[in-house]
Parts: sequence; structure tokens; C-alpha cells
Amino acid sequence: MKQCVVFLAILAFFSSLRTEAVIALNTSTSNFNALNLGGPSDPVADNQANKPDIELVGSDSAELYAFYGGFLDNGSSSTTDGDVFFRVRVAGNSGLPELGGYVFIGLDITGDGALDYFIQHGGNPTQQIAILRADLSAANNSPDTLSLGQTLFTTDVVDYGEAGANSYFTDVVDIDPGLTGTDYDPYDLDGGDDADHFLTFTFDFAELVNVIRTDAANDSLDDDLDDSFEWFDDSFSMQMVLMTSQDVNNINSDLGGIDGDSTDQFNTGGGISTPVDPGGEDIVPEPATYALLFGLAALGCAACRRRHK
Ligand SMILES: [Ca+2]
Ligand SMILES: [Ca+2]
Ligand SMILES: [Ca+2]
Ligand SMILES: [Ca+2]
Repeated sequence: MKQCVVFLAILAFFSSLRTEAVIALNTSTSNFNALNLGGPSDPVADNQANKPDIELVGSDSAELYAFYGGFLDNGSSSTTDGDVFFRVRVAGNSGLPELGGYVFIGLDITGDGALDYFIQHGGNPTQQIAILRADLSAANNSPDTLSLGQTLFTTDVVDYGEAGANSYFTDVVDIDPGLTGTDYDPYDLDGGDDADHFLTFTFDFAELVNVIRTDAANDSLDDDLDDSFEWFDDSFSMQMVLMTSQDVNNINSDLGGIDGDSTDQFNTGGGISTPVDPGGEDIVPEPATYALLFGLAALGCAACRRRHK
């Protein structure tokens, strides 16, 4: 019997195992979750504007990616508080202290491959972090059907080093020192003789909760946003899309996980993440992990049965 309890305890431990690192704007990328966008994240020199600060870059072989997420839960038992973090790798800067264009994170919370919300970073003259509803008259399920809807939340960008900072645009070297490599690589994945940059930004998860719950209560999105979303919290899964743009009217400059242009739907052509929690972490263990767990459990139960015959 004791062995059964031990096996069940091991099973429970692995099932509950989640990386819960304390993260901040300047935390090593090793504490963030890389998002799998269903394609290379991201090829160099495939942004339409040819500007380094909106050129998403990564290298699968170096295990360096264009898109990371993180979540700081503040150590509380609440499922609606905490801070969402996103980190995006771009080819360099465009001579400005900030990322000059826009970064958008698209969220599909209903699992149909069509984006329901956008998180926006950028703006002129004041940079802001914003939550927008997707334009309900557009499909929003492929790079050529993206369209922003109503802005539902904004907060001004406060740069790293200032009180209440929520955004940090800096050399990747500043975030992850100590990488080895010849010449500039792997800090310069595009070979532009300029250090790649990370944009890391954060916002209050409660703002996203408020937006989604309000839309669900008011039936403001569409029929897919059923009443269960009135209880949206950090246990819900979503799929994410990463985009950059030069201005707010053109959100297809570079798409993460897609090499160049595509008119394929995200679900079939790539560019959308696996289901993740709001911090970008896969919401279920990998199938291989499941297989291992079930194998362990089966062995344990077989051993117990033999012992009690
Ligand atoms: Ca790119
Ligand atoms: Ca570079
Ligand atoms: Ca959707
Ligand atoms: Ca791309």
C-alpha cells in the first residue's frame, strides 16, 4: 500500500510541476517561456519595412527565439491578479532609445484560430500599452485579415529605470550577458553588426480579466465568447500571435513564426502558438511527459496488485 501512496505522490508532484520564477523587466530570458509559433521564430530580413527594430529575429539552432512570455503571480492565491510579461527579440534599433514601431500580440481565447484581442505596444508621440478588441467585421485568422477594433484599455509606457516602469528596450547583451560566440554572434542573429534588442513589457493581468469578463457579460465579442468567459482567469488557455508594424494601420510588417508573407490561415500556415496560459507556458504537459507519467502509474499499480495478491 505504501508503494501506491508513493507512486500517487510522485504523479501528483509531476502533474503540478510548473516553473514559477520571479520575473521582472530585466530578468534573464531563461526564466521566460519561449512560445512555439508553429514555424521558425523568426527568420531574418523578412519584415516589409526593412527596419531593424521591427524585424523579429531568432535562431532555432541556438535556441534563441523572437517571442517569450512570463507571469508574476505576486504569490497570492487570487486567479485574477498578477503581471503579464512579454519579451520580443528584434534585429536592432532604428537610432531611437525606444522601439520605434509597434508590437502586437494577438490573442485567440476561443480556440478557433481567429484572434479575439490584441495587446499593443507603441504609439506616437506617447507610447502606450493597450488592449484592443479584434475588429468583428474582419476574419482575423490569417496575416492578410488582421484588423484592430475598439481600444478598451491603455496605459502610458514608463521606461525602465523610472518609478513604475512597465517597458524596457535594450541590447540583448544587457539582459543575457555571458553568451559565447565569435564576433557579435549570437547577439546579432541577423548579421547587421548591431546588437539585437529585447523589448520587454508588462501590464496588470487584472486589466485583461476586466476587458474579457465585461465583453462576455455584454455579449460584445461574438457568439463564441460564451458565458464561461465571465469567469475568465489565469487558468484559461489561449493561443498567441506576434506581429510588428511601422504604424497602427498596417499590422503585417513581420509575423513571428512565418517567413515573409503568407495568406494562409494561422491554424494551417503557422504563426500561432500552441495553447498556453497567460504567461506563455504550455498549459498541458507534453505528450511524452504524459506517457512517462502513465507508465510510472501503471508500473506502480501493477506492483501494488502483485504485493496484495
Ligand atoms: Ca523576421
Ligand atoms: Ca542585429
Ligand atoms: Ca477566437
Ligand atoms: Ca516573420
